Parts: sequence; structure tokens; C-alpha cells
Amino acid sequence: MDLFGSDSDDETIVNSSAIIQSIIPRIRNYIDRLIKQTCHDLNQLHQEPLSTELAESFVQFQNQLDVTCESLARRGCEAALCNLKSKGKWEHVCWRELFVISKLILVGIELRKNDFETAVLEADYAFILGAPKEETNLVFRLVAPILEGSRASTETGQLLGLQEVHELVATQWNDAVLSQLVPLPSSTSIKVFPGFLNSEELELFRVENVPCVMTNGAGSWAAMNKWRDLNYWKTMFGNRIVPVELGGGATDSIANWKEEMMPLEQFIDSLGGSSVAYLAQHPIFDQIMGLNKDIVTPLFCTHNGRQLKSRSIWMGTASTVTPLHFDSFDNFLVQVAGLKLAVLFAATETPNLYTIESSTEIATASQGNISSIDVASPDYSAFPKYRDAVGQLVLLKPGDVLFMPRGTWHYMRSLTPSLSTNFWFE
Ligand SMILES: O=C(O)CCC(=O)C(=O)O
Repeated sequence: MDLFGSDSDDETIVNSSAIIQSIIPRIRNYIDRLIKQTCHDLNQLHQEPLSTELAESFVQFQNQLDVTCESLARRGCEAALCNLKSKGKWEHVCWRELFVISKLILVGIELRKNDFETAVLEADYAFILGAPKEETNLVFRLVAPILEGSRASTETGQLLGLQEVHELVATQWNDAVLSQLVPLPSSTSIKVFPGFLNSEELELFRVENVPCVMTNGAGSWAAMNKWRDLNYWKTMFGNRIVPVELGGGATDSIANWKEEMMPLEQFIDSLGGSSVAYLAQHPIFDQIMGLNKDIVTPLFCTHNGRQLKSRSIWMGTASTVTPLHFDSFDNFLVQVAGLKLAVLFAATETPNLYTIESSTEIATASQGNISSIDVASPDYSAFPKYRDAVGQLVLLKPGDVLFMPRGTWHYMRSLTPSLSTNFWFE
């Protein structure tokens, strides 16, 4: 039996060459569009040898001289990664293009070798570090599914479902405990509705800039049961590479924070551990296509001419923390498994929340959407106006959908291993 479930060798050749024939030209076109500018920019940065090697590797790729091409492409990836690590970000867009182009060449070479597993792995790296989703889409749509379900796993762990979470809330996470965890200066209650509101009702919340929770609004998603099962992730997608934030969180110093790319199975193994690990804000639905059938994008995201901007997964251990910030898109955050605490402030509270304005304070603050306030341990002497802030504490249970209009300040902390998805739209 071959990879396509067929007994005939001919069939394999026909199918795999059909796949290869649809993907390689796409890779070639992409590189064709970018390589001149990338080489020019590398030259400007006095990286002439890299620029020459990149151009040479593309020529060899086109001529199917894959053996020598491979080592040139690997060198390109390494040089780009080295630059990224030393500077902490892409110093110039051409370094990212060097990485993406070199990785896509490697994808093509692996496909020509019929090594589909390595081709997908290389495409994962390209995707995570900046390849447009259109360029990796065919690999993820046509090649990756062939490999799914092929891995053995002895994992029996489950993330918490609604019933277990209800028990935990009754026994452990009562209001007094939560307000100790996040001592708000003053608070109001969020509006809560059973099930998903219709578009007209949601429109009122959007226009008025008021968040709300729809309990069990996503209760019917296949993901609610399927994704709790850690075995599902490992056997189906265990080899896929994902970017994971390690350390930081509620229980560790931010100084220990780092990001690593690792196979999903390694990340899943870390979920029950004591160190914080977070697969955060990752557009996994453009990478692992098989997950799309387990969720439903709310119609409201595209209602009345609106556009869906992106969909992400937020999966991690207990004690992950997303600091207080706001986004410029409307948002549905869906809790799929485990328990998460959300702390919200309306956009009108901005004067009390001490936005970090300067891009020099911390690199990620340059968008001006992050607060200086640590809501778990507020420093009132440094930030006295925070005393006037009125917030909301919201416990998110499996199936719950939190609607946050753009501009809503939010802080999130997982109280157990947790899995959420979100939809940004405008
Ligand atoms: O769940 C989290 O940790 C953060 C979610 C978030 O910031 C968002 O959905 O915008």
C-alpha cells in the first residue's frame, strides 16, 4: 500500500507527480517575483556572497540540479536564522525573504524526492517565519493530509470539558479566589446570554462597544469533544511544527520567556507540566487544514460586508498570561477546553490604563495597544489613575464565546490547561 492508499505503483507516480506539478510552478513563480529585489537588498546590506548564493540556488533549482542546490538553500536558511536570532527580529525584510525563498526551494527539492514528510516540515518553517499562506497552501492542502493519522501515540490525556470545569469552579475558582488573583479597583458584570445571539442582537453590542458572553455559543462544534483528546493532536498532527512561547506566564519571570519551534507532539507532552508553554495567536487553520472542519466561523464575522481578518489558536498549560492590551479588530474568543479568566476594560477606560506609548520601552509595545498595568499586582503609586478604572472579571468555560468589540482592553490567564480559538474581523 502506498501513501495514497492505492496498491498500484503507477497510481502513486501519477498522483504524486500531479501534486508536484501543481506545487513546484507556484514556488517558482513566487521566487521569480521576489528574488531580484531580495538579492538587491542583500547587496545593499553588504551581503554579496549570500546574494550570489541565493541567485545560484534558484538557477540550480530551475535546472533540477537538486543536490548542489540543497546545500546552497540550507546555507541561506541558516544565515537568515542567524540574523534573526542575533537581532531578535528580521533586521530587514530581505532576511525574511532569504529564509522563505530558501525554505520553499527545499520544499520543492523534498517533493521531487517524494519525501513528503520533510517537504511539509520545511513548509511549516517557511509558514511560521513569514511565507504568505497562499504559497504554502497547496503543500498543506494536498500533501500534509496524506501523512495525517500515521503516528502512534500512547497518550491518554484529556483537556477539561464543560462538566469537569463546572466542578472546578464550584470547588476551587469561586469569586473570592478570582478577585484575589486579579484585584480590580472596581468592577461590573458582563452581559451573559445562553447560546449564540443573532446578528441583529450582536450588532447592537458592536455599535455600542459593549462586550458580552454567549454561554455554550460554540457548544455544537465538533472541536468541543475532538480537541480535548490529546491523542487526537498527536496521532493526527504530531509531526507538524508550531511556534511555542516558553516560560513567562503567571508563575515565572518574564526574563525566562523565549520562543521555540517544535513538533506539536512535543508541545502536547508539555501541557500537563509545571513550566508554562503557550501556542499563542497562531494561525493554525491556515497550516493544519484538517482542523477547519471542527469549527464554525461565526456568520457575524462576514455579515453586512464585514471581513474576517484572521483566526488563531491559543493552546497552553495552566498559568499562561496575555498582558492587558486591546486590538483594532472586533473579536470572538471561543473557549474550547479548560478554564480561562478574562479581565476586560471598556475602551473608555483608556485614560486610566497607562498605554505604553514609546516603542523603545518594550519592542512589542510599538503598536501603542499595551497597558503598563499588571492587573494581577497593580502598582497604584506608579499608576494612581488605575484606582478609577472599572473592569469586568469573566470566567470562560468550554463552549463559551466572548464577544469583544475592537478597542476593548483584555488580559487573559488560563486557570487550567486551556484551548481557545479566536476570530478577528472588521
Ligand atoms: O487568550 C489569550 O491568551 C489571549 C486572547 C487575545 O488576546 C485575543 O483573542 O485577542
